[in-house]
Amino acid sequence: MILGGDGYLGWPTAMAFSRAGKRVAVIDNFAKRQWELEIGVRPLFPVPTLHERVRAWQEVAGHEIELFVGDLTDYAFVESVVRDFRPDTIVHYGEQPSAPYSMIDVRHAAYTQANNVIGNLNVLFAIRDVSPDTHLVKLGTMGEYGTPDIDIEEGYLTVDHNGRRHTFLYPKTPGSMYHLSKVHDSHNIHFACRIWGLRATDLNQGVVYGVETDESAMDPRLATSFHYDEVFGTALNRFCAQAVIGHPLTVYGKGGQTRGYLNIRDTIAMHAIATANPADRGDLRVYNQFTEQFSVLELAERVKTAAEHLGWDVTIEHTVNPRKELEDHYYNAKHQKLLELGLEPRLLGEELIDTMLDKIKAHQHLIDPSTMVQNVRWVPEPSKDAVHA
Ligand code: USQ
Repeated sequence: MILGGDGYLGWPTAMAFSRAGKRVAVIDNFAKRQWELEIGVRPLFPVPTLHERVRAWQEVAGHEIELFVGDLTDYAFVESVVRDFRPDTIVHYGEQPSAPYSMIDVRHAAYTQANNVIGNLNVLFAIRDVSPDTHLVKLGTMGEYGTPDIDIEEGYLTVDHNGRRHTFLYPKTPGSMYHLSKVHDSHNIHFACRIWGLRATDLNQGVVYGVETDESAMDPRLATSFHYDEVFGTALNRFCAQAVIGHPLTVYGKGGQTRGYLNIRDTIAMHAIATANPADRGDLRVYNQFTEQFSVLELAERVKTAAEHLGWDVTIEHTVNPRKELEDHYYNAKHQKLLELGLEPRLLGEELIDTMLDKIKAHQHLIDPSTMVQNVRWVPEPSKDAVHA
């Protein structure tokens, strides 16, 4: 059962699991489409409705995907779908995913936290009450950890204190109200595993890039929801779209911000691995889900180089950072566990960037340059600290 089955990651995951012969249901309330309308953006590739995509998938692949429409913050809805479908696994992508959206104002911060935390709580209670053996595979984020000045472990940290030792969930210093919502989720899931004996895997995912998967490439109606705008677009996806239309690549501040990144195809592979290897009852496993670390400036330089090889003229612009984040920091995040379970990572090469540039170029006429910079700021006035930190 895929929660958030209409989204950038949820829909491709649903198709991949369905193609692998699993019985799949998608759940969505189409809130993301509402947020897009609210802030005046749309995905680059035309995305048919979920009902249309489910029908197209049946026609193209010959597999049925079941569809339930409803809101995860409505407990009665969540309980009834879990009771009806009885999933072995719930893959939970159904949350507001944008850091900038959560930082617009108090209303958007409160909405993001209420939507994400209550939806996840409802899922935990529904599993406890009607399907306690179900494995929850929850999409967390590497941003839960922030950028501490020590190595980032996979989920837990063992602390020696006054001669005694204890293992805690790794301490979190996230950088946005959205990332905080996922920290709250992680603590609630940990509680549910410890106290009720649920089984869960928290996938602390890095920044995803990519325009398509094996399944989305089968038919234009199966395209995924790719964003390049400031609010919903992520770094590499935005830089590729900017290179295509000749917009300067918007590196925030110095560009030393280092994060873990991964290909959308690896997101799907990692969810398949996590699902095939369920946690034991009472166990919360945490995997750091990314394949490589890059600074934002390195990413922009890679896009610039690839675009220049195609004969395009690309400039990198160090804009004032709208966020409050360190631009020069230590970053060493462990990410061994999924590799140990057999992940074969697809690393970011020029060929992949070329494919992204090609695919985006073919839809260039649909890009709205006015959405590249929307000026959502972390603090009301531009912060000098953020620029020079
Ligand atoms: N950045 C730029 N220029 C841009 C856009 C972003 O320099 O035009 C910088 C940001 O300041 C940040 C880094 O690139 O330092 C990553 O930003 P992002 O917008 O690509 O990603 P982020 O806001 O961290 O959020 C995204 C997804 C979120 C997911 C997260 C994983 O939207 O759902 O949880 O990546 S992680 O970053 O590991 O927390």
